[in-house]
Amino acid sequence: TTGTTVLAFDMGASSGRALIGRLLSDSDGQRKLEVTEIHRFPNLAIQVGNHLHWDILRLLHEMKKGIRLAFQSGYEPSTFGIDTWGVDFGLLDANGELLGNPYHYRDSHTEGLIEEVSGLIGQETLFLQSGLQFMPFNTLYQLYAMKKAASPKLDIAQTFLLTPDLLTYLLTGVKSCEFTMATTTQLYHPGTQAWNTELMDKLGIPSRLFLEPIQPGTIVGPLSPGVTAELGIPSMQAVAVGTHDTESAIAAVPAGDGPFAFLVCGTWSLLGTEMSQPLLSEEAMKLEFSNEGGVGGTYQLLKNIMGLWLLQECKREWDEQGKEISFPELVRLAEQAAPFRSLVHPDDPRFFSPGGMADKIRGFCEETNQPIPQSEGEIVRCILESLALRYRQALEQAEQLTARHYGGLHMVGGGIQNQLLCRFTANALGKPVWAGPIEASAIGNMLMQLVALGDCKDLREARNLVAASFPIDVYEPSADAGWSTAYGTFLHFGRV
Ligand code: LFR
Repeated sequence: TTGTTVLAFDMGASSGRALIGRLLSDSDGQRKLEVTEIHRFPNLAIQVGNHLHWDILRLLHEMKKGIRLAFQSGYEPSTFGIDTWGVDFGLLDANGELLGNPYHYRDSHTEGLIEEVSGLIGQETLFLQSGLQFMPFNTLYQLYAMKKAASPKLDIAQTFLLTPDLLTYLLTGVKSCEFTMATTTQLYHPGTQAWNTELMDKLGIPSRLFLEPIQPGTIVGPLSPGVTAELGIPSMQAVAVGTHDTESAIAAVPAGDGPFAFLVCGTWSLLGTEMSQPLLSEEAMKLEFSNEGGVGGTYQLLKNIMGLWLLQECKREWDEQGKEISFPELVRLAEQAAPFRSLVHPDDPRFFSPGGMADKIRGFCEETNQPIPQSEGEIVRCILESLALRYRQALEQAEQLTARHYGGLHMVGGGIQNQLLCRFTANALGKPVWAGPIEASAIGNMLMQLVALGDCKDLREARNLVAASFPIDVYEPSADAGWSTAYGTFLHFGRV
């Protein structure tokens, strides 16, 4: 029998998707979640003058299309939820209208601001009061950049809405602020569990803009009458899910009881472990870990790793040159290339901004006196091996910070379709990798809707549902000594 139906919007940095989730139960009452993708659309970064922006109205348009398609296909979702990448936001004026196009987190206006703000506030203070790794794109630096540019938008703004809350608002007319996204801003204080208004005051960021955070699993409100009329559909409630995609993905890790390590693998790679409290130690700061608020009262101690962005950017460049090599083909070429020829540190700051990625990689290899990768296969092999080694380093650091031992690594997200990366990771770690589910963010999004609707009691029950519904691929490590040698080389790059 079919039970509850929900609709999830999962927005990534390169594409967005609408997926239907249906709760099915067989004759002996065993429940399963069935997931069907109904709409997929590109999400583009658009350069306008000096700034890089998101096309937020296009996303709204595609979401409306997704809702229409859901009903046209005969589904009747009771609720919908939206998850997106972290940190980005829009500002509303006093009439509730959006002020301009939201900035893209890779816009260069935050360059140099980590140093500047640390100089003003102190690095330790900032870490103790936010628990976050110092990433140039954190909302704090974006707002501070606007402040420094004397942006009139800041003066007239009335409300700050993070991307998922903004999209929810555009569909429902209800303004809200969901907790997991709030914790990506560096303006939320996990110790006091409130916005850090003192810090805002010091930096000239207007604290009047910020709404009281709500917990994931809260019902926000129905679609606005204008939207239901436009789409010709009955109403539907918006649920504030784990609106930060990373947190939705972690919610869908099919781990049992006890500590586990995860790697959310997409444009970014987020590697870490689930905690019941933030870890605000000096060591966590030095090892550059973040404490991000998760669903169900958790904190996720994790490290942001530049991830498959390096590969996506190379592919974009090769596509533009008319080469049009598919991801599976690129992976095949990498497999044929010689092992351990050259390595990069994926988190070298030069790799953060878009453009010229293959040359940046070559430049890194040249500076570090390694053979310079030339062919596409050589470049991709270099990226994948380097990522796998970076994962080992980050996992060892997570073990050090938590004084725990992890017997293997759960990998979830679109990146696990890259089987070579999963295999390399198992080999680099010398531990098994449990890969799945691919659609983790969308599934985690659905799980919190099911929690809001009372179909799942809590995170534990939700994770059991994932384990019962989606298969896992196991990658056992091979005994290739090359990986330990390569790890020694990798550590010489000297970054934590
Ligand atoms: C992954 C992610 C990361 C965040 C980065 C930028 O999609 O949400 O967690 O650090 O995007 O927002």
